[in-house]
Amino acid sequence: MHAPKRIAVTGAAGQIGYALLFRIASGDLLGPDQPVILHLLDLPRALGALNGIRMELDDCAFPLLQQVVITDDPLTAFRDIDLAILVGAQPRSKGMERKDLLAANANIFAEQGRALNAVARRDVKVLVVGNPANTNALIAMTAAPDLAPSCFSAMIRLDQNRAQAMLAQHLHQPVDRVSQLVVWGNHSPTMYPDYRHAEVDGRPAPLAVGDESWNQEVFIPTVAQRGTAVIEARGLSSAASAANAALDHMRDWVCGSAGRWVSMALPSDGSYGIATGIFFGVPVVCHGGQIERVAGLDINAFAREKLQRAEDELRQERAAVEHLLH
Ligand code: NAX
Repeated sequence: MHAPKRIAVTGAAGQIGYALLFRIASGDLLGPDQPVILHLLDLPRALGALNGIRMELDDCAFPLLQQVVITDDPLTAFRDIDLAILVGAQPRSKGMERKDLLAANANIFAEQGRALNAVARRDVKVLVVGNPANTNALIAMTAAPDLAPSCFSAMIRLDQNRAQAMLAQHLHQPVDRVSQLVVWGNHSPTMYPDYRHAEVDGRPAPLAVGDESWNQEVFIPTVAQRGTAVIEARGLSSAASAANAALDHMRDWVCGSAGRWVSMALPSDGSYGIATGIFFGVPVVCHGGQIERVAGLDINAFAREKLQRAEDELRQERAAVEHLLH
């Protein structure tokens, strides 16, 4: 057996947390030989609920779960951690404007970035899920100057999984026959699910789909609106699928993606002509705990317009929290 890995989950008393913790503790994230210690962070008012979750985790008698720490203090939550999944965020309340939401979350993620900077392991891997995820990741990274930017990422994997499932269903293929599908940009309706380079059952996806109008009129808008469709149907936002995507993202990062392309939002390095200073969803492969961008993909005029829209939106989000970035 290996030494245990410490995994922090923020917003652990929320609905994504509830769908995530039991899977981490059962080995779905790091495999059947890796013991884990869970560090659960939430607001003081949620500590009672966290205690209940800890009881349920105990009651599962998971062989891999060595300890559960519950706390409302980020310094306790992030001490010596190997992985952090930052889910907790302030939801948009009635009458709240987008800039107010950005500011409220900016404060949360600045505080958490400072705490990560102070007490997390220097090779910590941080995934931001709480919305607006890309900009929250930027804030946390900026508040943690002693950690490498490569420690930080934001989640666009749910969008990739949604796109992959939709393309597979459209072509009547099992979902695992779809590869090299990319989601670019922001986790917001400006995202660009892109199957121009994908293969489905060994065939180029654009050839298998045939009809380009399906891409532009059905596929892209349906993937972009999927979160809203789930809320309308369920009365609650995506939780189990979001938790599943967080596990997929982290598992690939830690254990490798075995050559598969996966989409992650990373600090832009200027590749594909995307401005630096924002977190942008790009295709990557993971190996040995490292993330490597897939380079050299062709960006045609349609793709360029989509990337530009996402970049413009992310730069606007950045401008709204600029005062917190210095
Ligand atoms: P819930 O409202 O069920 O849970 C959020 C939890 O976070 C609550 O327990 C709350 O007390 C806690 N919290 C709030 N502020 C905190 C702070 N400063 N420190 C620690 N905990 C704090 O929301 P849930 O459905 O779990 O969603 C969580 C976040 O994920 C939201 O921001 C949501 O928008 C975002 N999502 C992001 C997705 C993505 O693909 N990036 C998809 C799913 C989801 O919509």
